[in-house]
Amino acid sequence: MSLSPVALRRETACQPHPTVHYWKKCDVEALFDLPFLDLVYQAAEVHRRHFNPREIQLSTLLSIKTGGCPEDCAYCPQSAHHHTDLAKEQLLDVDEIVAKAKIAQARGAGRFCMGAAWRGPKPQDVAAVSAIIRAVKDLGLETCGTFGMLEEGMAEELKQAGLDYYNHNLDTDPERYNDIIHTRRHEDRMDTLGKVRRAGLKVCCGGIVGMNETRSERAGLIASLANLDPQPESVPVNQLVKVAGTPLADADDLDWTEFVRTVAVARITMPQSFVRLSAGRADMPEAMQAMCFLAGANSIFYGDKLLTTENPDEDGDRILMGKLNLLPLGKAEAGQEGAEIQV
Ligand code: SAM
Ligand code: DTB
Ligand code: SF4
Repeated sequence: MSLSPVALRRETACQPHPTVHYWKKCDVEALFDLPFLDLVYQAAEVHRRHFNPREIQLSTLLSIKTGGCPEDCAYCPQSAHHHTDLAKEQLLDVDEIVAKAKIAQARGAGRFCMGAAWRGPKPQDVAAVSAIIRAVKDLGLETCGTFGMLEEGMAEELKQAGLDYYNHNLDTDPERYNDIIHTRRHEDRMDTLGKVRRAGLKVCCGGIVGMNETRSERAGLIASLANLDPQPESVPVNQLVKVAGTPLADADDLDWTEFVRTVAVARITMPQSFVRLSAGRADMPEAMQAMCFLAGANSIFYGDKLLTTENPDEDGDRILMGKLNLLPLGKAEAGQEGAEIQV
């Protein structure tokens, strides 16, 4: 039987040689339930077995097509179903995007991530973003795109243009997916992830916490990510950014320890993945971010804007990384100790 490279691992005999361990939701819940410091300690040990804990991967985000999205994701300020203050923008011009990518590179980013508020690209959109990807890749940056659901052949076209990563999140526990998004299904996300894998692109796949979910639902999200086979190379853990006008604008605050637990459980269950401390950092005290790095986060969005909302600026992040003796990925080799991010 031939297996899809991104098949969801199952406990049954249908997949005799899974690449890694199958995570039952109850086992992931048991990790969440560990005493807090035991969990962080265990995650830190796993992190140190697989990574240099001083290295942080830096990705800069740019929204290349903003707002007016036909999907109704309850968290998203870019959905046309919600009434937010966001101004819609057409696809940016390639020169403008390259200028932003050059600035990100000069400031120390290693990867440039481009996001578009589409349900999925049309064939002419794929042609347009392919030209953009080629131009960014030519600068020597890693490239990542997040353009929504892909049709047959699109992932291959993006790969050919020089795309390294495709970001497509599972976002929440599969069991509550349709409470958060009504215009597509969890299975649609899995279908696009399969296309991305088969085209040979690296997978960036994570989710959002702080959407009034239970701890058990956070465990369900992490289990669904950890059971992707192979596991995603990059796992963004986003804390909901509450935007006025979205259905989740008044969601309850998530206690900071629950966020750190989520990072730690992601690290333990996906030991070889980069775990990104993603959206929500603008509201996180430095000490909380430090705790996330201890618990195994080793990637951040670097630059003062996410897609449409605020992120800490580069100067602040450079200072924080200095205080914690952290270095951009690739700068911690012999002879580069103490290397700083150029601002
Ligand atoms: N439209 C494409 C899609 O949904 O895959 C790509 C862009 S979409 C904005 C990328 C990701 O941003 C979503 O999957 C979600 O995880 C994250 N996101 C959107 N709004 C957010 C918010 N308010 N807080 C945290 N993360 C958010
Ligand atoms: C991801 O997981 N988080 C990023 C990126 N992938 C595309 C997006 C965060 C968006 C936060 C809300 C906004 O700025 O619009
Ligand atoms: Fe559209 Fe993506 Fe926002 Fe959903 S998360 S509304 S698909 S831009």
